[in-house]
Amino acid sequence: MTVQPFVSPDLIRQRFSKAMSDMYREEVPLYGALMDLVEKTNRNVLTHQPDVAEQLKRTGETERLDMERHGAIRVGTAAELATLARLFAVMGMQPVGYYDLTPAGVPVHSTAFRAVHEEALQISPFRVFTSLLRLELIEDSELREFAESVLAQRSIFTDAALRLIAQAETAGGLNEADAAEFVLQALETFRWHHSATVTAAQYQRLSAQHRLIADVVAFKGPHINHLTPRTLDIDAVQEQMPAHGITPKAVIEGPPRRNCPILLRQTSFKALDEPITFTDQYESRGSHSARFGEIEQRGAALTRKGRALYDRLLNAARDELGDFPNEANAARYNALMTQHFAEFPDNIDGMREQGLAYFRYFATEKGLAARGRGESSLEDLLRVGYLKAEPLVYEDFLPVSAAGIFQSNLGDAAQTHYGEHSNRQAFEQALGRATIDELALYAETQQRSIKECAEALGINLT
Ligand code: OOG
Ligand code: NI
Repeated sequence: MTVQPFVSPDLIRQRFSKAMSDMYREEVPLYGALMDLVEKTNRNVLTHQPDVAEQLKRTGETERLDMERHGAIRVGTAAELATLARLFAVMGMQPVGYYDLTPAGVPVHSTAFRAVHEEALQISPFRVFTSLLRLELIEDSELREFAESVLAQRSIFTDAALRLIAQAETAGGLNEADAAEFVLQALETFRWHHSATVTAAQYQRLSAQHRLIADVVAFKGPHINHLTPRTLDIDAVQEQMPAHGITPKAVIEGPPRRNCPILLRQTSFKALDEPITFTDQYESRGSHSARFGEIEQRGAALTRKGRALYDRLLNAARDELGDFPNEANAARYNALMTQHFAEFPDNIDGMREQGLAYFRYFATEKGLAARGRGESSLEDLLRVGYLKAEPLVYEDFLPVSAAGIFQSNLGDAAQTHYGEHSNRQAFEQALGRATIDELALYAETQQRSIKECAEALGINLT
């Protein structure tokens, strides 16, 4: 008997991401339109901005650009979250970061499942922002118990998916045929369902408590609610969306436009109103809005210090605006953001010297030619041109931006205030493991690149 080799988890993730994109494109045609627009814009940037093209080539991001996307789902129980963690692990995706959305009036906390090593990210940077509903925040105990009982009855994974997850865990991987079957079976969990699992009246009660609660509780599974391609010029896409029949939200979330992009900028189009049926009404239909489209532009991963500066400037701009950004105050918001962010150095050297971002180092031709010249410091090598630094791309999410995206889709101006906030411990208990600190991952990647440079130059790097 010949032993069939396992397919690498990175390749399973790459295939799954493609399968998910194909499914979503078929189900939500506007996503396809957005993808086309993003692709055209990216091509334009790569043609007309040679410095950007050069930088992406150096960091290897050119190859991953076209397949780069993230999605989002929301689950209802600890058991669902824990099994999802196992499902994602088959694809080499780990829970990174903890995001608390309650300050924004959204009763969930979240993590992002993604690859953690730079080489794995290179094969597929696919991420899934995954939120767990916090039913304990529903004050109406009768409604809470109803929601719990509905969730207790559903099973969001196919039997075959569960079997393949267990098999991958026991055997240490999946062979070609099993990996292909796994992708198909896993996809089922994220599919849209046209029929709710509750009556019209029950749906109304859940929705009246919070639209997000109805979205999680009233359906058979955690439908993927958006898939986000990565663009190299989000302002250009935002501007062209209306001409392509897509209406964007009022403002771009995240930092303002800069020469040297940082973190993450995002914009979305509003959730579609889609027809659904209820268990007691086969003929007459209701509607549910959950699925939307989003695009993002990614920039440098910031250190704790850089992030603190980002948060301070963002809060200062928002405080001065005195309201949530919306259609009416969008121009003022953008002006305030630009004004406040003038304090954040907008060049690679400035960000590096002040310790605001993480970097990857590359040995230059000149450096390689001078190989073996004893000891040196990073600073010296950069100064003499033996090394070059490029910022590490931010692979994660931003809670304030996520809240803005949630809100623009919930469409509800009314803010809910929850007494209880962040509860990472409860989230990790539900997840069945700890979440990974994203800053530690960036620091490790940076350290590995320094070590590689030292080896390439044949020196001790101090
Ligand atoms: C998730 C919203 C957060 C992002 O890109 O920040 C998100 C959701 O609506 O479920 O996807
Ligand atoms: Ni998103």
